[in-house]
Amino acid sequence: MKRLFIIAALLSALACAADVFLGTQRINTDSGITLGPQGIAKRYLGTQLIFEASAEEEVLLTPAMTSNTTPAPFVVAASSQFNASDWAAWRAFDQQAVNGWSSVLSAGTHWLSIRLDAVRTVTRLAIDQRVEYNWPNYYVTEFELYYRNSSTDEWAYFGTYNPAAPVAAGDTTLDTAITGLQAQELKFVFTGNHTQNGSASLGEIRLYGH
Ligand SMILES: [Ca+2]
Repeated sequence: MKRLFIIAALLSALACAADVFLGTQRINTDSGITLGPQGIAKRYLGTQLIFEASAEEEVLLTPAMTSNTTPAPFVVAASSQFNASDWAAWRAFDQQAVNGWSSVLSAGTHWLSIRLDAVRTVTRLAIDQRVEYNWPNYYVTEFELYYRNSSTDEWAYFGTYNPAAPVAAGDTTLDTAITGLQAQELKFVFTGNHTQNGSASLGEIRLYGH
């Protein structure tokens, strides 16, 4: 689809001699205004080109986190952390399956949450199970997804998901399309944990959308 948008944009550019494309940017030579580069040209509104690709393309919604609050304004939180280093909450969003999050080693209502940089449309959700120590005995089998648009809102239930059992360390055990979810904050409540002590643990949560 991206290629089609580029071709359409180039054809539009040829039809409108006053406009020059520079990569995905369109420069309106009449006004001297540079539009983009936040997306790919999709349609014209009068003489103005509207960039909408950023609302169409599915991208990873989270950067590689390096602490529970870095980079800002993203914030990762958890009901508990086994420790604040190797098994910290942000390890579920560091874009490395080899590093993961673990709750404390006891039964309880374990959860993870992330605050995104803005209200986003979530279109896909994937879970990578952990790689580290004793992975065959520590993985998530069920979780409930909640969402809200502001920290002052109540969490709203969105759905329940059942990742498969991993057959190798770090396996992606859930990769599913999501429709109808717009939120700035997402919360994962782990209601099924295949663990030896009631804890919850995983390698990575990947949220895609726009
Ligand atoms: Ca990770």
